[in-house]
Order: sequence, then C-alpha cells, then structure tokens
Amino acid sequence: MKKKISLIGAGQIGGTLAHLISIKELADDVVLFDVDEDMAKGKALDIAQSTSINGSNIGFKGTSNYEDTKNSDVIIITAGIPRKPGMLRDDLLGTNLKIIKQVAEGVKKTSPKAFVICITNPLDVIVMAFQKYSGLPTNKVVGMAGILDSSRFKYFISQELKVPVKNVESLVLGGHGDTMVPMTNQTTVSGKPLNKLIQKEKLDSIIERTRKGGAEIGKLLQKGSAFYAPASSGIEMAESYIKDLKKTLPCAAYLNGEYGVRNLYAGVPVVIGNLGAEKVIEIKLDDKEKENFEISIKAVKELFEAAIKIDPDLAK
Ligand code: A3D
Repeated sequence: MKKKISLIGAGQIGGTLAHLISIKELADDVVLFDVDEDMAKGKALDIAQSTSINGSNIGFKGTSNYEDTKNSDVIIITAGIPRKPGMLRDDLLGTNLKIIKQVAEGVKKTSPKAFVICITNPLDVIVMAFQKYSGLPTNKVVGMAGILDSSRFKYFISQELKVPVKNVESLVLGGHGDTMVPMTNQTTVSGKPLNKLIQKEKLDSIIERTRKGGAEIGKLLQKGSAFYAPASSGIEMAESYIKDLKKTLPCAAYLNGEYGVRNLYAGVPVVIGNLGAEKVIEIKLDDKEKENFEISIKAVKELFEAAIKIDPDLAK
C-alpha cells in the first residue's frame, strides 16, 4: 500500500522532516504544505532533486491547498511561529492557537483518518487544541516533545561521563516547558543506575541545561529555533506508526486517568503502532518524581486555561 505523509508547515523543521523521510524512504508521496506556497514548492523541488542521488523513489509536492494533502496516512504539523531569543514557548500561544485552528479545519476535511503528530509550540496545549478543533480520535493525535527532551538529556549525560550516547537510557516526562521532568531514577548508563555515576550538583546542572535546551540553541542561532533534533524526533514517531514497530516513546498523549490525570495532553511513555497511540505505559514514580510531574501537569493545565480565555470554544 502506498503511503502518503503531509507536512503542514514547510519551514525549518518541515523541510528537515521531508529530507529525512526521503533518506529513510518512509513514504511514497510527501506533500509540503505552507501558507508560503513558493517556499513549499522550492523545498519540494530541491529535495526531489536529491532522490536520484539517495536512490529513493518518492514523489514530492509543495502546495498551499489542503486538497493536495487528501488521504494522508501521517500528518506532521509544524505550522506556526517559533521562539525568538528571550521568548518563552508560552509567548507563542495566541498566534499559534489561531494557526492550529486553521490547520485542524484543513486536516479534518481532507485526512480525518491520518495519524497526526503535532510539533508546534507551546506543544502540550497546541496538540490538545488541535484534537479539540479537529475532533480526530485522541489515539490518532499526539505531540512530539519527550523524545527530543530525552535525547538532549541523554546527550548531555554522555558528554559528561564520556560514554557513547547509545549506552544511555533515559526519558523525560511531563509538559514540554521549564517544568519538564527528567526521570533520573529511570536513567541508566550501560545498565548501571545514573545516580551512582554522577555527583548530584553535576546532575542538577544537566537537568537545568536540558530544561533550557531549546533556549540555548535559539540564542546561538538568533534566527529561529532548533530543527534537526526536533525533526529526527518526529520521524521516530512517524516510523513507529507506519511500520507498526510498537516502540514505547515519550510523547504528549491524551491522558484519561493514567498518572492520575484526566482530559489533558502531557508527556508520558506511549506505545506507538499502527493504531496510533496504542497504550500509555504507567511507570512507577518515586515521591520526588511524582511531585515534579504534578508541578509540570499544573503548568500545562494553567496554560490550557489561558488558551480557553483566548478561545472559549476550547472549553467545550
Ligand atoms: P519555521 O521555520 O518558522 O516554520 C514554520 C512554518 O509555518 C513557516 O514556514 C510558516 O510560513 C508556516 N505557517 C505559518 N502559518 C501557517 C498556516 N496557517 N498554515 C500552514 N503553515 C503555516 O519554524 P520551525 O519549523 O523552526 O518551528 C515550527 C514550530 O515548531 C514552532 O512553533 C516551534 O516553536 C516548534 N518547535 C517545537 C519543538 C518541540 O520540541 C515541541 C522543538 C522545536 C520547535
């Protein structure tokens, strides 16, 4: 069966997603959709011209017409504005809420059966708003953040301990903001508990650097925010869905009682397979992790309340 992936937003992350899909041959057809149609067309053409070098056989199209995205298997949304240096993710709320409403209307009409991965910030609230606006089933709408945050945390640990990053196992849960929760007790390096390998002060500074990981890159880039690692993270989710790999990945998923949270999107480990977000895995948190997770959930809830003030329809 032919697979079609549409990328709503063909900016920095959208373009990188398209290139990765091409290299990994994850789909037969890739559509880059953007309000800036020429930019979407230009990137589609550029990547299409790399396929004879990569040896992939994929059709690319750039567009600003939702009809071209019709019947997509996977939709990855990056439409919106990114942070500028000094901005918080939450500062993007008003603008990106309006954009996600338009996107939800377009996707609902043309690809109601798609698996939708949202990347636009502020992530947890935007993915929840997309689900409410589109009415797509909650198992088919997820947010990308935890894979990226975990990857940053693992990278910093590997650098500190001078070990290959693949030897580090860890995950970061909660909301995608400064209250995100790196699970230090679940972290191992070549199977050994991290807490036995690193001093507390060093670990605390790595946690802080992880929480501020996006801002650090934004400050260096000056124009726009991180895009390579965010795109790789989105691709891991799309691949697990398309190939039914059933990987357990930290993603923003809809919680219906899991972790004591109801009717909210937040970062938890989720099995991603051909049914979408198939199962939320509840890992045992110690008292400190639980406390931090609850602080993070509170921050997501407060931001969603702020979103409802902007658009009361979200309360329905
Ligand atoms: P950027 O390069 O600006 O691309 C965004 C694209 O969205 C632009 O090309 C716009 O033209 C397009 N766009 C704007 N409005 C619409 C619309 N209504 N319909 C379709 N396209 C539209 O940004 P980026 O790719 O660097 O980042 C995209 C989003 O991802 C931002 O909100 C970032 O904050 C967010 N982001 C999230 C993470 C997470 O971990 C969750 C990480 C990095 C970036």
